Amino acid sequence: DKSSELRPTHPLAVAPVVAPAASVDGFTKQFLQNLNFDQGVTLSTSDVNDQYLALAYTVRDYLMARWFDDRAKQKTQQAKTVCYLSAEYLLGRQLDNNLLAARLTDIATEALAQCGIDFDAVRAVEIEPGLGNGGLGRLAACFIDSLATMSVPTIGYGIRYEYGIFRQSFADGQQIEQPDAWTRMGSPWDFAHPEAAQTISFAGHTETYDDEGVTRSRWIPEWNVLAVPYNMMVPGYHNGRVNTLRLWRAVATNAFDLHTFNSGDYVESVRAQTFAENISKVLYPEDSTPQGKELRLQQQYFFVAASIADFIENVLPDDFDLEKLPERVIFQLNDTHPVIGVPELMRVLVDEKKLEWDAAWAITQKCFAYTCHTLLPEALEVWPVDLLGRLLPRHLEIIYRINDDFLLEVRERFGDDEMLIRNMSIIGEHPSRSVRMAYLATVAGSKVNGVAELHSQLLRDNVLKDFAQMWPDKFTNVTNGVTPRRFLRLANPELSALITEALGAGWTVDLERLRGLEALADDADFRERFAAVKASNKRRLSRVLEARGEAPLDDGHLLDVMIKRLHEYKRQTLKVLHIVSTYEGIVSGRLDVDAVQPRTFLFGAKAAPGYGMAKRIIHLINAVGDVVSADERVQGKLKVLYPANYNVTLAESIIPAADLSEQISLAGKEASGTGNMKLALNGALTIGTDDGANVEIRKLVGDDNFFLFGMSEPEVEALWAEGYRPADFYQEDGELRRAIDLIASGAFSDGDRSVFEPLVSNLLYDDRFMALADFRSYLDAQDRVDAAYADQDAWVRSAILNVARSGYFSSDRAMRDYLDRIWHATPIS
Ligand code: KOT
Repeated sequence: DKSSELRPTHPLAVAPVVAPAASVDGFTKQFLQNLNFDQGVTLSTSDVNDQYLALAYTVRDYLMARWFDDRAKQKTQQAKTVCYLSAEYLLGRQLDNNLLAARLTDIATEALAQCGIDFDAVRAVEIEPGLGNGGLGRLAACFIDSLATMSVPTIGYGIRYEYGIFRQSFADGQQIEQPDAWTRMGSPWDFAHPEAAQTISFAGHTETYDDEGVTRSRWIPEWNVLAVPYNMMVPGYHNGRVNTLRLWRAVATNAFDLHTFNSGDYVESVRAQTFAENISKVLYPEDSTPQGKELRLQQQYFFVAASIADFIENVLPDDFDLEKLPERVIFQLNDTHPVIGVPELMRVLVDEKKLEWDAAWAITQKCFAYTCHTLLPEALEVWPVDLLGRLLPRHLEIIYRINDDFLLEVRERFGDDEMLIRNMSIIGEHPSRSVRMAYLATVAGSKVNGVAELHSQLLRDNVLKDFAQMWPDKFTNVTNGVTPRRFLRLANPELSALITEALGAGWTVDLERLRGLEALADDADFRERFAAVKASNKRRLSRVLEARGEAPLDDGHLLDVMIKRLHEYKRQTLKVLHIVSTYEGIVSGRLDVDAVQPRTFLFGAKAAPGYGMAKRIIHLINAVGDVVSADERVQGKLKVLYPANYNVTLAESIIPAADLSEQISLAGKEASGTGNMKLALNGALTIGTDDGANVEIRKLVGDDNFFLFGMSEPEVEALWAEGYRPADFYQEDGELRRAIDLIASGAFSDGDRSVFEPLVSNLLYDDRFMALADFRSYLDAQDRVDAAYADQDAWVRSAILNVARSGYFSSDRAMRDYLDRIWHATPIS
């Protein structure tokens, strides 16, 4: 322990660290000091970025003593730690969240005002760390917020990508990607700890050797890289706790250029260092469709190996008995991205710590649990055996041994059913030999969970059926949740104030208290105030959009939002067909324009840069938007907005303003969804299929306050089995035909029929996600929406009931479920 070697003699050096005074004067003093001594400017010479950084440092200073405390406690109290292993954390901006957690918002507001600084301008310069793609990464961020708020000792482990999710812009309606250099203006929320770096090895070969009469294996790697941890504070809400998010950055080792690459060419060997540093360079931008690239496997092993070593060496006491590891840690696998940690822990225990294989396996099985986030076959990660064997030869051997032992167990249980053995093997043979990471996770994990009731059921029934039969008790569900601090308290301050006035302040940490609003749904005065908040949130969103160079919102429009990654299974195309059909109805005279409910359709979505069809759909949305919004025959009744670069920050403005939440994935494809929860919690009504967590939202808010449409999952299966022919639906439904024909005609592409031809023929002849089959039912549901919105009083009542009944979707509840069903860890005092 390095700190015990330091023997400070000065009394100030041994005094406990204390936070600055929690007063406006104390805050101002600290802020100015940071401006002077950290930024090197005076107040009068500072620019807004200096002010932002000094403010961030000030907030940090208040949290620091608590952080020291909590890390010391983690070491001494011997409590079980949740190590959340995730390749993604989509954190969003930190400043307001951390001010709120530390109860400093009012003090900071007053302090900045006294300095003559425009707080909103300071807020606006923060670049959010976009270290995730979408739902999976944002979920990780919500979970660590809840765990800190619940005083559960947690370390979030991940990767400090130099470039997060790309910045999106549009040129002629098409997506352009730009790199996201999120730390360029400083990164005040993290602390580099080069002294705590871990060396992570790759490639080479394995050998056996004689260790005092025992034959053992060892790995002789070929090259290595340093993993340097960057620590971020994760403050709990109003509880004085600060947990840690530890993100690893790859830095070249000396050994790297000296041994392997030293050809006497100095310049070449320096250049070669960038090879190693590429590992944490960029976040892979695919959501639910991993690409199987070698660099990605390097990233996965890099952060997981560093995290396991860090926990064993730096969190556990020096003489720790590793047989007791399961009492001190649970490694939660956020999908399969960190699953290479399973053979890594085995390698550490068997090769390095010299435990017996069976003892090591018993420990490993208790230390991991696996969350699956998908049902799409193309999203299930598999690594070609030759790639994995080249990069991690010892790990491949270990995986083979795990598989051999496992398949023996299968034979013992079920006999020599070769078909079953082939189906359950961790090694797949077709189309080529590969390691099925979801199977490895399932075999190794103490628990396997899906992320919503329906999803967990489908995992048990389909994707992991044989495993669920073998180990029924291994499988469980934990429905996702979202943090009410960021997505209600911070994002929707006016609704928060209204709720607090009605129910008291406790709801931010006990979201089920929102039930108390049910009674107020029948109170006309409350409804009026609720509606006023929604209107105010729309005006605020309108200003945000204008500041981003987008068109503002029109008064009196129903705000219809679809915000999520662009993916065919999510069916943005179905939404477009609704818009085009309504537009076609107006211009053809089938619909009386005076009777059309004014609506603004708001999209937010990024497409993976290599996902051609998703990019074509973006182009179509923009093209339809341009034509529809500008056509005078529509008389401004339909507007389509697609602000570029949808991210957490923009979500925080859109969600509180939304009237209608589009959750229209094909049933059985969206594992859970979490945007659906955020929108319901902010009083949007859902139009949705019976998919993912929509099922649970509908059950809770009630059928009267939810617009259900579309096939159920069994109906989808049945239609698919019978042979789905989308063209039949096109033939049989005149409105659908006219909408598709309009797109095909070039009406949205200056008469050029070729632009959207691939999209149209995909719909007519393939339509994997059955948009055409659900079109009629979707349009009928949209008619019900229009009718419902016409009765504003009833609509507002439904909106209030959505808020009142969404308390279940707090990530605090999700964390309690994980603690009870999977982690068996407890909060500390
Ligand atoms: C990405 C790569 C491989 C496998 C799964 C994914 C994945 C799944 N990425 N995001 N998800 C989403 O995770 C959310 C949180 O559980 C869900 O709400 C959502 O339905 C998933 O699509």
